[in-house]
Amino acid sequence: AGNPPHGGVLKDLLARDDAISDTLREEAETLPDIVLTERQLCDLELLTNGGFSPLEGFMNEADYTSVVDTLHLANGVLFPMPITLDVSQKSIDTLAIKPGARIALRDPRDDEPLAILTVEDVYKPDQVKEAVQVFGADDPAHPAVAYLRKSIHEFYVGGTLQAIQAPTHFDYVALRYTPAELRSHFKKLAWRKVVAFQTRNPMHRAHRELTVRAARQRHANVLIHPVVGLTKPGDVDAFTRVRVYQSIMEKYPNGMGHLALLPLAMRMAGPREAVWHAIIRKNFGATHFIVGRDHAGPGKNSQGKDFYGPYDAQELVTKYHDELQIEMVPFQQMSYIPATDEYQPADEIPQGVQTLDISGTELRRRLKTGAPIPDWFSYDAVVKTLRESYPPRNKQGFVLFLTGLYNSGKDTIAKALQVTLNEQGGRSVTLLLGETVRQELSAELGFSREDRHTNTQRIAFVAAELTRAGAGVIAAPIAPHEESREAARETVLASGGAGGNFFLIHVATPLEHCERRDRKGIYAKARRGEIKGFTGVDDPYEVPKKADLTVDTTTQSIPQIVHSIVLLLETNGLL
Ligand code: PPS
Repeated sequence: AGNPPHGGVLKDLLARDDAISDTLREEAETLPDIVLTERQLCDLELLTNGGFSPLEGFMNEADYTSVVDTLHLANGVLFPMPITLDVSQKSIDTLAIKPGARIALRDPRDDEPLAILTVEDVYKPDQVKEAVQVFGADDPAHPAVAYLRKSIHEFYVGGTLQAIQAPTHFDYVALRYTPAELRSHFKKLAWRKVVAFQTRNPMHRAHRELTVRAARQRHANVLIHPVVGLTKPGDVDAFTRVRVYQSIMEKYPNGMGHLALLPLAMRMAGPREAVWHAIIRKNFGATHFIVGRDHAGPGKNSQGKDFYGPYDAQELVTKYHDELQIEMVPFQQMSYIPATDEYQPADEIPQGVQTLDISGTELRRRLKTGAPIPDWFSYDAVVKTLRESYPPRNKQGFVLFLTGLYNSGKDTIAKALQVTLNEQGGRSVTLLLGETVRQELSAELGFSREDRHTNTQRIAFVAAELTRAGAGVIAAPIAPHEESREAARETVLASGGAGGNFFLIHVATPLEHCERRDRKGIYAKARRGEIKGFTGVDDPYEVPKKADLTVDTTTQSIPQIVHSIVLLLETNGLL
């Protein structure tokens, strides 16, 4: 059922090798192995289930060179994207990778053997040429070029695969289909024409209108076939997107559409990628494929210009129409026409008709501020899902990192702040006083530079996790070292969730004052040499260069200081 696969035969290696999979699995235990990267894992899944038909393995040098130069395999079949297995010189040596060798390929998540590769050749590709030919320029502003430079090893191994098992997934298992499964689904529903829609973004009303329009024009059904492998860095995460797709499916006329997830690692290669996507959809049984504006576009290059023209992808797919044997459904951008409450493609809207659009940037702004997102743009269920994953700033977590000398008043400020924030409500507030952390997390640590760094990083780790869950965190260690404080900031920012909500507050009460008001006599002990390496006495305190706020208990009252910190949060939209 469905459109014949690319090259004529579905290379479903899992089905082909099913009968010998136990033998292969046993053999794998005796073989040298390569633990795949996330991207290689995505490629392997589609190589073994037939999504990349007619490929039966990772490309050898002849195919690779031919694909890079001509968009065709050495045997002349159209295939625009190099699918390669990269290895280091070290792996080649230690695993004895050479023609004829058999290597087990393992899932990086659970170490399970997925396939055995029989090595055909090992070659050193010209990666600069690959960047220029495949992605358009050797410019690291292109995510795939950056990946090529940073994460790809210098040798490629070509060879055919025998499949042991498909990678195990735990998310949205029911929505994942192999080409064979999707083909039998189409057969069961008696779908003769299927328009496939590729996406890596949340879907809104425009996408629903576009796909329904495509189906209507071609008398076809719709396959929503979003990528859940690897997309462009910074994209909305796949969990959120799949929830969005699930709710948008309910907006299709009954029986018109079907949702299936594709574990593809995108390359953002624009025109070449569009041809590749079309081949993949053909392998999954689709008869039609939608190519919109700027298909699989990587954004701007390092000169601030688009890598590809907005309709380059449509042109290249058109050029290879005869070889592709899947019908392209080209679309221009869809705009909303308020007068008639409908969506129309840009090229069909008469001059002078008023239209409305909300750009991706504007949508992100509205999510951030909690500003309304109108009905004409999206559906309530979609907006609700996005708002859960991207809460407005007043629902996001934050970290107030107070640093200062012992007895500078930072603990008093921290406690007063906690009370003030609790009074406000809306968030759970965690207090990480130096003393508490030393007792609960860092009991075995001393006060060497290294131990203080470790202590600060533990605070950062806990703060990052809590912030990600929407909490307010007030930390108040001495944290005397600039490097450690900046590393803490990085840890919190890298954790995602909290969009940059880390504030370094220097409690700059002068040492003399901290010492004079020291009722416990700790400084006196340090002066007498009973405590060694005490901050401010015989150990340095590095004054923060990048404090977001500096306060001083000798010139400001505690309520004044608390108020200034509350204002800092308010100014940043967090209250
Ligand atoms: S740091 O630098 O961030 O790791 O320090 P911190 O975790 O905030 O710990 C400060 C508490 O430990 C007591 N203490 C010392 N501080 C600085 N230097 C040395 N050598 C030192 N030795 C012990 C210090 O009095 C703080 O005590 P409390 O009362 O628990 O805040």
